[in-house]
Amino acid sequence: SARIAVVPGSFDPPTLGHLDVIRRAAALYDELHVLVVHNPDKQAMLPVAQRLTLLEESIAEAGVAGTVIVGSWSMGLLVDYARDVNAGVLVKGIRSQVDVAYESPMAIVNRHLADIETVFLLPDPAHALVSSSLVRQVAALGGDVSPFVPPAVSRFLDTGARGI
Ligand code: COD
Repeated sequence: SARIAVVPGSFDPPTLGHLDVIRRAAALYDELHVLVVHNPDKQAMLPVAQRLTLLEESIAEAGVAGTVIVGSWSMGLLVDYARDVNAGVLVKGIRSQVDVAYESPMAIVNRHLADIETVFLLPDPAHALVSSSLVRQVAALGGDVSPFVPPAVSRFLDTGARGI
């Protein structure tokens, strides 16, 4: 049977770190669901629909191989979505010990809730320090975000900052 995985995140905006994890996960699974999940703890910069568009453009531009489906989820538990699409695995990217500490309790809870495993992938060290919150700060202050985000996101944020 097909190995199906979900890569959840806020993706506000998508970064080169996200894309690195997506590319690695796509190589490991038959079908990947990149899922924009509304995180109530975070103040959003972009509407979910915009994040979906930027993810789709970034994944296409990067030429990520394999079946990658981009979607969003705000109707309850992440594991309910995973069950709906028959996914047996959640994939999370790990930047540092901070991510391990944040993700481990969620992984244990999700295993109790739905018997689903969480797989942690390490990014290329070149992208390991990139975060969406850092990109939001740089963009808000008018800086160049292109070293940290896929070209599609860079184009979108540059255009926005110039008010076009
Ligand atoms: N390198 C590698 N990985 C990275 C990088 C990078 N530079 N940047 C981000 N990542 C990873 C993150 O560690 C995370 O795994 C993923 O990419 C997404 O990151 P963000 O910042 O876009 O998303 P978060 O952390 O705000 O998203 C958190 C979720 C919404 C996915 C999380 O809260 C979640 O799983 N919620 C589930 C809700 C639920 O069902 N709760 C009940 C049971 S726990």
